[in-house]
This record gives sequence, structure tokens and C-alpha cells, in this order.
Amino acid sequence: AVFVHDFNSRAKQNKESIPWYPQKISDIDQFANRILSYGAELDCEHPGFTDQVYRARRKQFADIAFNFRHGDKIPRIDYTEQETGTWAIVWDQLTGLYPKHACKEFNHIFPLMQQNCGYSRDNIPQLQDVSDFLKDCTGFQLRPVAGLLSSRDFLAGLAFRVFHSTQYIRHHKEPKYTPEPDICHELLGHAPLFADSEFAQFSQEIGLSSLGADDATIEKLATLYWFTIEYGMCLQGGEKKAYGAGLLSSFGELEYCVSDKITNSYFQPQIAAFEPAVVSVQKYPITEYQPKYFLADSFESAKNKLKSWAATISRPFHVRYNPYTQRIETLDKV
Ligand code: HBI
Ligand code: FE
Repeated sequence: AVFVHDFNSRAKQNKESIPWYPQKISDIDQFANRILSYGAELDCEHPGFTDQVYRARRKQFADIAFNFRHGDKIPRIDYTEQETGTWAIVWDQLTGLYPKHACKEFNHIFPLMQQNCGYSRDNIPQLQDVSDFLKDCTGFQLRPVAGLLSSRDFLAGLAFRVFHSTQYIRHHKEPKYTPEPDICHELLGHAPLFADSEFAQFSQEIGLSSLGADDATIEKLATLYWFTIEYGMCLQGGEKKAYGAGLLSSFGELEYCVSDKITNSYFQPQIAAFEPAVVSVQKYPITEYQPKYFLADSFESAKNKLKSWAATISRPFHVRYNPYTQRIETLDKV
């Protein structure tokens, strides 16, 4: 059997049964604007709902994302003093916790981002600079996005080592809270670990598993994404450490997730070993601290477990990524 480009055989043969997926990196342009909640139209619970200045600013960011095409440079933003002030508040809170609670890979990379791509308390890094740094480390790149993508589309980006990132910042009125991803979450929570080779492979593996998968599988992969890339923890030197972006960008939850005592109103979270078959069907709340976290031994071990599990999901073909052509190649299962 040989790997073939999907656009000839597969797409024609199984048009009805296999959901569309991007075959080459520029195909991402076709869905990058298919967002679930438009980034400029805030709902009434949002802290910026009644602030016309904030809403106009959000429209500027949404337009940048809408007009972006693969291969473009991400437009640089002249962040206002108020925006940079919000960033500094978040920075001060979180950076104090990283030495103790973040995983060692994160703590290795974070200073490199200060040296190489503009991370500092008084500067919101530019997405293009962060993207260039990640590309140099692992081939990962950032792409601006106006709002939330469907799980299917968002995961497909990871197959190409593309991470969709928001560029706006949360409302200054509530610097400790955001109901949606913002640049603090993306750049403090997510970006650093995409510079780690094993973590990058793990992330891409989730993406590759999602291509052409049925809806039930997409839901399982979105759940795996949630309990790893978003809320993952690992065991290092006998201690629990955080590597998920939702933890690394939340002051409260970062302390809570590693706690061994009952703190204030929160009970101590449950901890279980990372096993994809179990994790992929775990229910979870999205607006409160997680009641349960899954602990990986290492990114390498998580990746291997994920690959073994993914091999059991029903898809009539194998996929692999060709980094030279930036295309997905498929191989029919006999
Ligand atoms: N869309 N823009 C964006 N950012 C995310 O972090 C994101 C998303 N869509 C879905 C998603 N995250 C995850 O919750 C999983 O469903 C993959
Ligand atoms: Fe996230």
C-alpha cells in the first residue's frame, strides 16, 4: 500500500461518509472564519458588554483575524497603556506561582521567551514574534482567530502544528476573570509548551487523530484536549505540577489544582492517572474549577498512550503529516 494525496482518491470515494478536513496547510483559510461566537459581539454577561470603546477595539481584532491568510505576517498591535496594565496584573499574579507549580518544561522555556520574543511584565508580546520563536523550536506557528472555533476545526489546526490564538485582551474592569480565551490565556498558558518537542508531538497527535473522524470521536478528542493541553497535570520528582494552559493562566486554579488540603470553599480535587480510554469519556464543568485532574508521567508517555488509544478508533484510513509539503497523506486500511 502507498500513501496517496487525499484530494484524488479519498475525497471522491467516500464523500458522504468522511467529514471534510484540510489536506494542506493553506486549507485552514477555509474554516478559520467559521467561528461559533463572533469575537466582537459580546453577550450580556461579558464584563465589556456595555463598554463601546472595548467593543470597537474587539472589532479591530476580529477584522485582523478575518482578513488573515496562511503565509501572511500577523499584524502587529499597538496595545494601549490600559491593555498593557491588564497584562501586567495577570503577569504579576501568575509568574510568582510558576517556579513552584508549573512543570519543568514550562519553567525551562519561559525565560527563553523573555529573551527571544518580547515576554515581559510591561509588554504584551506580538503574536508574530511568538510564532517565529515557536517555529524555530518545534515548527509550531500561531494564527490569529476572531473567536471560538468548533472542536473539529480547532483540532484540525493542531494536525498542521498551527495553534489558533486570540489577540485581544480581557476587559480591564475584571483583570482576574475572562469568560473566553484572551491573549493572556494563549501566551502565558498555551504558547510556552508548544516550544517543547514532546509536547508539540503530543498536540499534533490529537490533531491528526481528529481528521475525518466522526462526531463521537471528535468529542472524545476534545475531552482529551481538555484534560491535557487545557487542564493537564504531571508528576515530576514526586510532586504534582501543572502543564495545562487553563491552569497556567489562572491564579486561583493553579494553586487549587496542586493543593492537598481543603481550601476555603473548595474541596481538594481528585487526581487520577492519565489513561486515554478513561479520560476521553470523563464529563467536566467549564465554568468552575475542575473537580478532577489527570496526571501524566511525562509528555512522551502521554503521547505514546494517546497513539495506542487513537489506533483503536474507527477510521478506515491512516493519516500522516508530510512536513516537507505541509500536506496530510492517507493510507487506506486494507
Ligand atoms: N477555539 N479559538 C478557539 N480557541 C480554543 O482554545 C478552542 C476553540 N475551540 C474548541 C476548543 N478550544 C476546545 O475546547 C476543544 O473543543 C478542542
Ligand atoms: Fe485554551
